[in-house]
Amino acid sequence: MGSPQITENPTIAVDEDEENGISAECKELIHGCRKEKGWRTSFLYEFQGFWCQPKEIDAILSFQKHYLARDSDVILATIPKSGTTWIKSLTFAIMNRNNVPVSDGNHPLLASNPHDLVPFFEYKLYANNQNPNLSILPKPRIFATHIPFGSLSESIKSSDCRIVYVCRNPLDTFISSWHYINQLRRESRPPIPLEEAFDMYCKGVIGYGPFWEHMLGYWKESQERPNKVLFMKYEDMKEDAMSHVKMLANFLGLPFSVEEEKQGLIEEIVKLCSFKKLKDLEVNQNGKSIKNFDNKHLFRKGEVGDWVNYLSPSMVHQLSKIMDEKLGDFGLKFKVCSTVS
Ligand code: PAP
Repeated sequence: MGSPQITENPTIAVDEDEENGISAECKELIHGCRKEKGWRTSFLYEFQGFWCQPKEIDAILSFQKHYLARDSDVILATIPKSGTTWIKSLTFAIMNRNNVPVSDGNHPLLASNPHDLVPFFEYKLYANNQNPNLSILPKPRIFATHIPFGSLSESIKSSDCRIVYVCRNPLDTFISSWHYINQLRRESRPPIPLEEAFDMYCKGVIGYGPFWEHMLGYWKESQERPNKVLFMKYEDMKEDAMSHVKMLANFLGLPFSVEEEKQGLIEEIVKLCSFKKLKDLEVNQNGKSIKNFDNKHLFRKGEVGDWVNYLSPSMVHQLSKIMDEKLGDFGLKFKVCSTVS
């Protein structure tokens, strides 16, 4: 790595590595974007109305240019730390249950992290300016993304492909993001203090944020086109996973038969994809998936309300006010009470 390039802000040194390998188009584009100090990288750039790192922007440009949705595609969308790993595992298990029985001791979810079974557009398929030939993949294809609704490729919006969106109450999402980013940071960077991260989160400066814009994009679409976008909440899924698995299967056009229900298949899927089951697997204890990060950091506590252990009353007040102001008028509310003992 070369020596850091000093920018106009003397407190932030750009890590040259962050822009290494990105396309000339992306380089030119980000130099015209508003930027703020990043959580994990020197800067986040405001691209198409959301905050992103240079390499992500480059991949999103490639995705927007090349990805062609098929009617049978399923796209799992989340803002980071909202339940991506969980919804990937559930959707994979539901959609493949006729090819791989859920009770199979060789089920792919027992040997692979869900991120390896359901690839992200921006971290895997279109990362590093790739343009993969996705037409060779068997139908139905399952993909995932953190990209806000407005920036999805046109073919996703105009085709009959389905989108499943999972969101999580912002208090927990913030805490989960803060822990994760501090785990992943390079040794050369100091941990980001909670208060500083909180200020950035409340300003909307977080990967793919502001969180309220991200949620509202998918929320509004789910209200207008309920057959196109299924909107689920992490807290509701925790409270009653079985009915959500059933709802998900119905939405995907693969409802459980009476026979399957009688056999307890829904419960089996819930168990296979549970936090405890996935966390304890060898692949998730010692493997690496997205961008070569340790899988173990994807499984921290998996609970609702861990924020009580970190946020001061004034922080809770501030963030709850933002949630109310930004989301309340649209009828988007969260159960934020803690179940953590
Ligand atoms: P990603 O966006 O980086 O892929 P994502 O999976 O969305 O991360 O979020 C991780 C959170 O989901 C973690 O929450 P925590 O920090 O509050 O603990 C993680 O523990 C939780 N999680 C992962 N797998 C499951 C699961 N199977 N069931 C419930 N929660 C889960």
